[in-house]
Formats: sequence, structure tokens, C-alpha cells
Amino acid sequence: MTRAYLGLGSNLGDRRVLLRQAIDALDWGDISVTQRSSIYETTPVGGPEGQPDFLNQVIAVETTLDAHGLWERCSAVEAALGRSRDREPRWGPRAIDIDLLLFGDEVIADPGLIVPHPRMHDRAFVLIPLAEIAPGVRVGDLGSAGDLAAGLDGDESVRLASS
Ligand code: GSY
Repeated sequence: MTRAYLGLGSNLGDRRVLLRQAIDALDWGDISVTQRSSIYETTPVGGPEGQPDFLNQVIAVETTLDAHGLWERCSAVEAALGRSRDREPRWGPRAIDIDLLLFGDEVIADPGLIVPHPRMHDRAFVLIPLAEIAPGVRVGDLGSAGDLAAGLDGDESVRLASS
């Protein structure tokens, strides 16, 4: 059994409903959702000017799948909730995005899958929710989520979403 952390984001449609549907769809069979952060409203990082703000959340899961199996389940849930990677611009708006952030303490550098997620260590929309549920978890050899979150420069706007 491996504990993994997933980053969820949505900036199209009913964002809060899409986050909940993604979590419900993941929490089945050989994946159990064990923790979920608060939901944060965040300004987009990268992508086209003027795209809507995101809702972001991080969850912990326990799974008997390997990292590729978990990533495939994440991609299947994204597709089921209306995401089409082929038709959306890179870093553009998306109904749902599920990133595999950490998979135990495994380091993976395959063409289609890099873990820890290569940009997570400087993204406030990932580190702040991750540090909320797992401040001590290590992000590769870069430090703990809590320390990395504390060292953010404050450029990104990440605030608790109103319910
Ligand atoms: O990497 C996930 C998709 N994404 C996001 C996101 O989830 N939140 C914010 N604030 N900016 C983002 N840019 C991209 S791409």
C-alpha cells in the first residue's frame, strides 16, 4: 500500500462540483481517499491572459496500484469529467486537472510521468494545500511541504475559497 498525493484544479464550469466529482470517482476499488485539503481560489499560473481563476485542492490517497496505474486512473477520471487534452491549449482553462504530485518516496523520470511533479516545489496553489494536510511530507530532496510553503515568495494569490 502506498500513500500518494494528488493535486486537483478546475477553472471551467461548476468548479466546486467538478472537484467533488473527481474525488468521488477516485475513491473506489484500489484507491482510498484518506485526506482532503480545504479548497483554495487561486490566480492562474501560466496560460492565456484573462483565463478564469482556479479552485485547487490536494488529496491524499492510499493505493495498491503502482504509480503508472494511479496516473492512468487520474487520466480516466479527467476524461470522464469532460477534459480533452487534445483540444485545449497548453496551460489553458480546463474542467478538471489531476496531477500526481508524490507517490510514496518514489522518484520516477519516465517520458510520460515525472514524480515528484516537476513544478510542484514552487507552486503556491500546490504547496499551500499540501502543507495543510501533510506539512512533513518530503518533496524529493528539496525539503518538506511545510518548509517549501513557508519559503514561497507570495507572488501567487492563493486564498481559502468561500463555500
Ligand atoms: O497544473 C494544474 C493546472 N494549472 C493551474 C492550477 O491548477 N491552478 C493555478 N492557479 N494555475 C494553474 N495553471 C495550470 S496549467
